[in-house]
Amino acid sequence: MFAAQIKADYDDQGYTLIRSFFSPTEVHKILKNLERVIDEHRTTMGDRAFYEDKDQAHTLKQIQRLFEIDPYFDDLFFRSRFAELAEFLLGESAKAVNMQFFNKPPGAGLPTPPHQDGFYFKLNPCRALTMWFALDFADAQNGCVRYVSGSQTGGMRSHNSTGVLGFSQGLAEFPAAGDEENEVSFEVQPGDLLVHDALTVHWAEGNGSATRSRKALGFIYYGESAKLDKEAAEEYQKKLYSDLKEAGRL
Ligand SMILES: O=C(O)CCC(=O)C(=O)O
Repeated sequence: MFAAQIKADYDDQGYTLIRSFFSPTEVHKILKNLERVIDEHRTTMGDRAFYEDKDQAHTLKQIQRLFEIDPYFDDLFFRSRFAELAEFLLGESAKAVNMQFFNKPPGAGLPTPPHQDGFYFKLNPCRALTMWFALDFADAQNGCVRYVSGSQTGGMRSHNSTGVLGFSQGLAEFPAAGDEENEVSFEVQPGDLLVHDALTVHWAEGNGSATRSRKALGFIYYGESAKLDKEAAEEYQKKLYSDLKEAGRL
């Protein structure tokens, strides 16, 4: 079972940090499977894979829906300690929605714009969380995740298009009053886990290291009480489409 303090921190701050959620041996196994999947599926991942530069394989920055590609990741997403933790933190049954690979390659990883994940999810009520599982050592130099502590209590903020592949929406105004005072970030080791509420403001700098990658897995779970706001979702899709078209990306 998980310690009550983990949930108390999550409820209070909008994020929680669990050190050594997985052991070095378990992390090694995940990395080996990731390498294998990227190798086996490099040419067949289609629109699941995003690159900083699509002509340069080493600039792979995201893979969406990893669980659809390979049974090892299906298990890790649906039948794992991650899934159990999601229910513990949400306080209700959880629906596993997306599992992503996030990378900031050395010398090529761009910043993650400040955003709230719930803006993408379009849920009402917005009961959902994201787990960010470190596969590399991450710090200020290679783009560790940063939060505005307590921002999950301030509701949904306005977002605009960012033009950033994989993070198309970012806060229209940032930092807002109080954000800088409440900024927190953590140096993490492979196997450490951060979890944040879908309303928690977060972002990351680019990778300023020429040698160190910044690899992570993202896990998204919705609470069973969260319902898709169909109207908002349709409106969002329309806007996304027209923005992409205007930018010449379609
Ligand atoms: O990996 C990153 O830089 C940010 C990931 C993120 O925004 C998320 O997990 O919601």
